[in-house]
Amino acid sequence: MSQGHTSPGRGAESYDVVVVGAGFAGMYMLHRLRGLGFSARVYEQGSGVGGTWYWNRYPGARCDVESMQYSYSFSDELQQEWDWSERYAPQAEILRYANHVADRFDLRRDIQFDTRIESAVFDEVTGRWAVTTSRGDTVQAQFVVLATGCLSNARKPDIKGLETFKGPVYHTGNWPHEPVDFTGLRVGLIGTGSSGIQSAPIIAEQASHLTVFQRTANFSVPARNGALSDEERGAFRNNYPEIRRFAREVARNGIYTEQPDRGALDDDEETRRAKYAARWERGGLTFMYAYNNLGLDRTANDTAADFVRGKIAEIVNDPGKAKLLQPNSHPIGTKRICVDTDYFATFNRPNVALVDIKTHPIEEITASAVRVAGTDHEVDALVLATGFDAMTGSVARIDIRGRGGQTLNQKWAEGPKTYLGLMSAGFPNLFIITGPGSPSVLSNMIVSIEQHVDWIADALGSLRRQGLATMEADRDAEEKWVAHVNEVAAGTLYPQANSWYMGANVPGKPRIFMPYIGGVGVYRRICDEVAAKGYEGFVLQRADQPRAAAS
Ligand code: NA7
Repeated sequence: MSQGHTSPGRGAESYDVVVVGAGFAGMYMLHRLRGLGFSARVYEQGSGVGGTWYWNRYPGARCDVESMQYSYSFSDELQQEWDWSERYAPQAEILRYANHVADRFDLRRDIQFDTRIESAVFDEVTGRWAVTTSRGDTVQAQFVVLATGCLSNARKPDIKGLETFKGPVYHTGNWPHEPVDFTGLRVGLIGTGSSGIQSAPIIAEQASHLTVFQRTANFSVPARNGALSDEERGAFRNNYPEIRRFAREVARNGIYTEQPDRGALDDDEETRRAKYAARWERGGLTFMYAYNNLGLDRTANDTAADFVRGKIAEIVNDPGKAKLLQPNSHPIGTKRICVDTDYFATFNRPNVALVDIKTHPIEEITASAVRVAGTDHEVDALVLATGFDAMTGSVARIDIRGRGGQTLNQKWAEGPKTYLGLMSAGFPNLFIITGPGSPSVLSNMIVSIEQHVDWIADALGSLRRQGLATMEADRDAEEKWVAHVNEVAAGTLYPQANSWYMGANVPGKPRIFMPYIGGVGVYRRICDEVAAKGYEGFVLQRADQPRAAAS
């Protein structure tokens, strides 16, 4: 395989690998590829690194996984030296960390910013991809790695009259880089997922009035965020080998926490309440790890959901608002549970209103108001916290053509099909990091990103050692994997929620459960076994072999 070069005669740059996206996945992919001596070029549509942390600059934006765990593990020096200031670092600090990593590992010289990838077309004769950028350049690459992120395609809702609104309209997933000042303004916030729940308390403090338009009440637990002491950082640092091993191999979701040894119904009511109360006091996503069957058994799940509903009733003074804020339409945890700071208490403020848009959907947005059930809620600015076309949205925006000119969008019209979430049959040498069919968004993303990057890097190294030119998912292996992903999901409560895991937030998107729910440890073992068996389920070919499609 070549070092990076410009091919004479073709007039196009040529690389071993083109990586799309310079978020945490793309940056680490570049680092690994360099280490292996591959030539690589990363294309990033933003003007800087950081991916989701580059775009999601809304007030209150933080990760919902603790920073000591939501951070790279590949470099011990990095994890020993970087000082996280808080338990859950704010967006600006995570972005600083991403920039620090880019500088520390000298990544920028191989990243082209402000450049979208428009298309990637596989040439069955040469076995290479032609990748076209928004600047009109076409570059050649043997491999393409999509590090496009799972939550990076902000979705504007299709609400009548939205374009007629005279004030500013912001989307949490595409927030301006300059500070937005809501002082003295009446703000309307649409959406009560993680972004809405994180931003509402901060906006309420600044704005003269905040109206929250809620379609689905959401479960949220307190973050209990705070400054990290040297002792707390030290406790992680001294135990990182074990903490990281546990997150990779044992924890289902890639987060180090005590694992429950029993189901919720194995304890009596009093013990159960005490356990939920302890998890609630500690705060964070691991609330769902109080018991081992909360995602599986509806009766068990109800005990946790009832506990949280009870907490909402305790916090919110107005019983009518409290009732509206109590989620009843889905089992707890089947939509990603939110982690908040004073979300429910925000509704005790005199300047905060809650409007139910489930019973009466928004009729239309006028020049100055959001109209619901015939009432105009006057607002000066609108914040859309309406989420993303998750997991497949940013891949779908690229015109990807594999064997026979088939587009990935055509192939995925009925829902994404991959083998292990890593490759899709008919698209040789095209890898997806944390794609649908892998644990991905059900996990600590950095754990899953590092696993995929390492697996892909090992696969490319192995191809090179064996003098092989292409790698492609076998169709049978893919079918079986898709069936397995669905089977595992069907054994849980997750498909009961209209969540973005199911594609249910995007009208017309096929409803299938996209992430693999078997757990990151189980999944890692499957991927490692596949590799150990010579990449079982993948078709590997030499350059001079006839380029038959994988069966
Ligand atoms: P989410 O979790 O997808 O939340 C989007 C919210 O916006 C949710 O409450 C939606 O209600 C609501 N929504 C979406 N479209 C509309 C329309 N058309 N009208 C009214 N309300 C709407 O996105 P987030 O950005 O909050 O969080 C995404 C992930 O980022 C999160 O899970 C963490 O992993 C980090 P719905 O529930 O669909 O009824």
